[in-house]
Parts: sequence; structure tokens; C-alpha cells
Amino acid sequence: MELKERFWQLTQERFGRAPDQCDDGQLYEGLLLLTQQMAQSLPAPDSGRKLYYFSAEFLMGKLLSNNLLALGLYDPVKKILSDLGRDLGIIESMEPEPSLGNGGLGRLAACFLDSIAALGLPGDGVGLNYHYGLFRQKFVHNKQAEEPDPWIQPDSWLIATGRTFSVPFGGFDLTAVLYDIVVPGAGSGCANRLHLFDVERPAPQPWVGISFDKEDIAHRLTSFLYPDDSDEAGRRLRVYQQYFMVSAGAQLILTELEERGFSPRQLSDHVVIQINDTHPSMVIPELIRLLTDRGLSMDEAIDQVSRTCAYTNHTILAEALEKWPLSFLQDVAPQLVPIIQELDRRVREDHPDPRVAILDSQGLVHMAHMDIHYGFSVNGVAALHTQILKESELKPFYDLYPQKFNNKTNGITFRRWLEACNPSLAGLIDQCIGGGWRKDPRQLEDLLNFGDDPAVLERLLAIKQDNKNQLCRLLWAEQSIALDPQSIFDIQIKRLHEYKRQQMNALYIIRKYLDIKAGRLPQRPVSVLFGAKAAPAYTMAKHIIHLILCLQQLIERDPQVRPWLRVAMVENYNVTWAERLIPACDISEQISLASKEASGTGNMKFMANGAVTLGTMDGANVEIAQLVGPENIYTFGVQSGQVIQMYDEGSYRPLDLYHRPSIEELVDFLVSPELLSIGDPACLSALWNDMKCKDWFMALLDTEDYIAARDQCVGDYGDRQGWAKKMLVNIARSGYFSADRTIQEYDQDIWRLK
Ligand code: BZD
Repeated sequence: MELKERFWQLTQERFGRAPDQCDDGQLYEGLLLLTQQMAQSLPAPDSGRKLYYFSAEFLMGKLLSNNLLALGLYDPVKKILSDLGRDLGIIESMEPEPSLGNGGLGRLAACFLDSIAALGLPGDGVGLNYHYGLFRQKFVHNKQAEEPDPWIQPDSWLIATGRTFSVPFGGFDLTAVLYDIVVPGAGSGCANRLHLFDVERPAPQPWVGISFDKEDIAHRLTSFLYPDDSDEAGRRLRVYQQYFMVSAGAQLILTELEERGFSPRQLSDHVVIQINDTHPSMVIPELIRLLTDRGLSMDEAIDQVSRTCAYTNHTILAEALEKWPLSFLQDVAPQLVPIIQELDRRVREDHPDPRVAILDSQGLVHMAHMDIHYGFSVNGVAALHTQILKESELKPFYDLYPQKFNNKTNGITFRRWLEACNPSLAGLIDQCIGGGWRKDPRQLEDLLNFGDDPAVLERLLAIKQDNKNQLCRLLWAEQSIALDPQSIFDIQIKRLHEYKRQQMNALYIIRKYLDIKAGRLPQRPVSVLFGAKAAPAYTMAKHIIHLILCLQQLIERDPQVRPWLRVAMVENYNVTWAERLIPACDISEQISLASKEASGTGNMKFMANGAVTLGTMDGANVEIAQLVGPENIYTFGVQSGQVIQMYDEGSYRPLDLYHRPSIEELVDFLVSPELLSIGDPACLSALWNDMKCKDWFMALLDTEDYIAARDQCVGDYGDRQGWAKKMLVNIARSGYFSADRTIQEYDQDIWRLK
């Protein structure tokens, strides 16, 4: 049946009316069903070995456009709608965004699923179906407030499979119900699945504190995605969530293995499990348990699992490396405890070095250590990150198992992050080099032939201007934020964390504010945009949001400053906002303390959309700098080796830096009468004090260098031709960061699926 007929039939059946009589919500639902049906009819890729990508987070973003693109239906559907006088953009905006992730790690998992399916590789995601994703962020009195974000509607991308698994917790069992989201592969003609487990839940209870009984756990288990630093009760619930996910996931794997006609003894021949950070690490002891239940000896089970599991590390921040008290595990999954003890015993027998033990002297289980000993691959997510893992963070492990370590520099899907979010730029690229880059983003390099073509450079600038105009309209319509579209758009969007140093960006804003007040006008008007959620319990991060919002208000009220400098923090920053902000960006802020940002992926998205990076030599910025050359990126700051040395020696003294007049003036502005009259003195002085005396992520160390580099960048922006050429080189060299390339490397070096 023709697409159009099919759509008519569908809305008739569903709503008793033809599409031209449907409202926007009905059209959205109709398209959802249509897309869903077509995606479901695609076969799974041919399976040799099958990958299961285990992750506590999948930050998928809205799916309608992406799925339409993958199925080759985007243009036909757009045409059908426009013939009806309707706009696909408006219909899409009806879709709620599922926010099942904190940040980069969750978004990476989503990009990977997209690429795995597009490459026609057999690989499913395994995760949890949180009913409320990460909180919805509101700004109240210049502070972040959190609200639950219920995203599941009666019609959604979730398909009830009817499959269930029983998960045994200490003292009771819970039933895991499996929902699937179909992941159609662009151009591959096949589809994979994202498996999300949900708990069968009793009726809501009036909660008075957490009791950790069966009803209480059942009710809470898949309610919330816990932010990366929750309290004791939150941490304990996270262990319940993790075990629930891996136990149900491991049972699914063994069931599918059997359905494919293989025995549990053949697990590693037919299955590979990628463990996305340590959140799913309990899959190792759980699989060992399930295999021994099915008749394998302990030796055989350990051998199978060790040849099946591979681990990805996403951070060197000590506080983010999971260590669970054995007593938690004793409560949650007592059946795992003897297995973990046995794994620890075997490690100690072979390697007496206490630094590589699984269980430490305080009774903590080091999840990453278990992954490294009992997995066959360990990878970092950018060249520098992997080097730091080998040379310092995980050195004792690298000395034991050099062959297990490998690098997989992150990537992004260009289908969402260029084709879908920046159609005008995609169109210009097609005109210049043809459409081959859509399948193979490395072909973007052909754009380099147009580096001296004034017409192409003009078009690049015009498209950027157009995207900025569009963003201004949206910001005004949705958040009452007014910006000058002719100003430079300087953007920092990412989770709020001290190591990402949004506070250093704020110091630059203060520098410019003071200059303007003193009559020293900047070279040209700049708009500084932020988007960031802070974990609800992360006090210092919330203080930084408060500082930024106070600066925003201070400047907004000041007619002398406003024409030259604006600050705007987007409320409830999410994937959808990223898709609007990135195409409109001139300067991409990637200013983490060198060594601390494992990779970054926002940096790659900005680059692909023609923004120029202002960044430290950290994470994948290092690779960006190599690709584009020094004239097309602005780097600054102390190098990672020196930073690591300062931490080792404990030699960093922020107070000494603070006493430099150029810095003291900026930091002291936090507690100036201007700011105190707007903000909360307790928050601002706590932040002021921390910056001077602690400054754990060394913002003051790089402040002067940062200000100089940023001024240089703002100055160079004035040479429009020169700037356009930098944009072009960035776009042209961004193809390396395609997630398709990353996934091909995972497949070649780790998974070996075909
Ligand atoms: O993973 C991020 C890193 O910080 C980035 O540098 C990197 O690019 C991406 C992808 O590899 N890590 C996270 O996003 N981590 C979390 O979101 C997280 C969530 C829960 C608990 C701990 C960390």
C-alpha cells in the first residue's frame, strides 16, 4: 500500500477521521504508529555473535524525525503534511522527550544504538524504563528547582513484549517486564531493539521515608533515574536498580541463546556484552551465577563470562568510580556475595598487590576492578583518556593486562546531529560535495576544496545567521529570553560540574561586565548561552547556576551593558534544546580542567555544525586540535600532565592566584553589593570562599590564559571571511567523529560480530 493511503487508513481506524481533520496531537500519534509499524516490520540483522550493550542510561531524545529519516520517510511525510497545510516541525513538537540519561554517557549510548543499526550489526541495548527520567529543571528566584518529569504517554515508542523475568532480591522476588523500543537502521533495511525493563508495580503507597521492604522497592525501582551523586538511600536504591537491570538482562541473553539453539557453554561464541561504565558491572557475577545454575562448573562459568564481557571507562574522577559496600550487596542480592568473594580470592591468589583487589580492607567492592579482571577488553573514550588510564589511573592493571587495554574515541551520529538538526547546512554540503557524506561522514573532507570559494563561505555565514535568528525566535517564544542575533553566540551546554568549569566562564563574563562599566567596550557584542542541570544534591554546582542566573539578571537590567554583553541560561536543557542551540553556535566552550573530561561529545557536535572550539587540551579536544590545526581552534590552559602532577604533589594553591589583582577583582565580584542585592548571600559567599580557598578543579589556574584566548577568538570573529574558513575546516574535519567509525572500531577490535 502507498504511504499516503496507509496513513489515511490509520487515522481513520484510530480517530475515525482523515488526516486533514486531525489535530496536531492526533497527527503525531498517527505518525508514531505508522513509523512504529514500518520499523517493526524490519528484520533483525543477521546474527553471528550478538552484542548486548548494557547501560543504565539511554538518552534517546525525540524519536519521530530520526526514525522517519532512518526509514527514508522523512521527505515523503513532510510532503504529505505540507500538502495538507501542516508542518512536520509543529507535529514533532508534540512528542515528549524521554530523559533517561544524565548527560554524555547516556547520549553516547543512544548514538551507538543508531550506528549499530545503521551498520546492520546485530546489537541490542539493555537498560531500565524509568517512569520519570532525570528531573525537569525550573528556575525559581535564580535557583534550580527540580520537578518530576513523567514522559510516558499511552501512545509512546514503548512496545509491551509480554516477556517477563523473575529477579531474586534478598527476601523477595520481583517481576521484570520487558518493553522494547525499535531502533531502525538508516539505510541498512534492518532494526535492532532497545530493551527496557520495568518492574510490575503495586498500587501507589503514601510514602513516609524509605522502608526498603518489597512494596517500597517495587514501587520505587523504576521510578527515577538517580543523578550521579545521590544520598545514602538513593545509592542503595541504585544498587537495587542495577541488579534488577543486569539480572533481567542476563536472563534475556540466556533465553535468546537457547532460542537460537545454543547451549550456555557456547555463550562467548555467540554473545558479547559491552558494560557501559560500571553501572551494569554486576552482570559479571550474575551471569556466573546463572551459568552455574545451568550446570557449568565455577571454572567454566568464569571462563565463559570473562570471554563475553568488555568494559568501557568514562571517567577518571575518583568520586565517580563506583565502590559498593559488600553489606549493600548482602541486602540486595545475597546470592552474589559468595561469587564476588570467590572472584576476589582468585585475584588475590594470582596478584597480591592490594591496589588491584576487588574487595578492599573496608569491605568495599570495586566494580571497575571486577570488570578489568573478569572482562576481556578495557577501553577509554578518547586518546588522551586512554593514555591516562594506562599511565596513571589504571596503571597497575595495565601492567598486568596490557593486551586488554584499547582506545575507542567517541563519536556522534551525524544523522541526528547534522542532517536532522541543521538541514540548511546539510543542503549546502550536498550542493558542494554530493550526498555521499550522509553514509560516510569522512567524505566531508572534500569540503576543503571550497576553502577559498567566496560564494560557499558566504553561504556558510548566511546559514549560521539564519540558525541564530531561528534560535532567537524560539528562545523568545518559549522562555522569554531576548538576544541580539547579530551578536556572537558563545555556548556552553553540558551537565553542571566543577571540573567542566562553568564558573570560569562566569569569571570571563564578570571581566567583560567590569570593562564595559569602566567604559572599555568589547570588540563586538557577545551573547553567552548556558544550558546545564546540576545534580540535586550537588551544592556547589547549584551555587554556580545561581551565580550565572544572577549575572543574567544583573546585565538584563543594565542598559549600559546589555547592548554589548548578554547572558542566557536555558531552562531545562535537554537533547531537544541541544538540537536547536548547536546549529546556532559560533564559539563552542570546552573548558574542562585538562585530564578530567574523558572525551566530551558536545565538542564534536559543535564542530560538525561549524562552531569554532575554545578549549583546553582535554579529552577529544586534543584530537580536534590535531585534525583542524592550530589556526582553526583556540586552545589554552595548563596541560594534563602538569595538572596530574599538581594533584599528586598537592601543590595547587588557589589563594596565591587569587591574590593576583587581575583575578581578585573577578572573584570578589561574587560578593559585591551589585550581586548581593540580587542573589542569595549565603550561596554567593560559599562559592566565593570555595573558589579562593579550595578551587578543587583549578579554575583560577587557567583564568588569565582563558581570558586572553577568548578575547583573541572574539577579535578574530570580525574577519568574516577568515572566520568562515575556520568554520569550513571544522565541518570538513569532523567526519572522524562519526559514531559509525567508532562502532566499526568496536566491532573490529572487541565485538567481532560478523
Ligand atoms: O561520558 C561522560 C564523560 O564525562 C564525557 O567526557 C564522555 O564524553 C561521555 C561519553 O563517553 N560521563 C558521563 O556522562 N557520566 C555520567 O553521566 C554519569 C552518570 C551516572 C553516574 C556517573 C556518571
